[in-house]
Amino acid sequence: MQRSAFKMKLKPGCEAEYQKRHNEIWPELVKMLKDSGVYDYSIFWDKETNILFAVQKIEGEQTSQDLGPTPIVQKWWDYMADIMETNPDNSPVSIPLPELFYMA
Ligand code: RM4
Repeated sequence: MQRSAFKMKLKPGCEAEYQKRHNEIWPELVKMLKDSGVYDYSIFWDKETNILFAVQKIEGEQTSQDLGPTPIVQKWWDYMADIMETNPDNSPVSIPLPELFYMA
C-alpha cells in the first residue's frame, strides 16, 4: 500500500456544486477506482485558494489520476470540466504532493 496526495483547482464559487456531484458520485466510477486499487480517498477544499487537496491509498502503482484511459473516468472528467481547472483533454490539472510526515 502507498499513500498518494495531489492538488487540483476548483473554479471560484463552485464548491457547493462540486460537493453535490461527489455526493452523487457514479457507482460505476467508485467500482472502477476500487477495482484499480484506489481506496480511502478524500478530497479537501481550501476556500482561500480553491485548491482541492486529494489524498488516497493505492494498492498498485496507479493513482486515480492515472485512470484517464478508462472510459468511465474520462466521462467523469468531461462531466466535471466546467467547474475545475483542466488540461485540454478535460483531465483535472493534478499536481502530485510529496509526503513529509505520516503518523499511523
Ligand atoms: C475529482 C477528480 C478526480 C476523481 C474524483 C472522483 O473531482 O475528477 O480525478 O478521481 O473526482
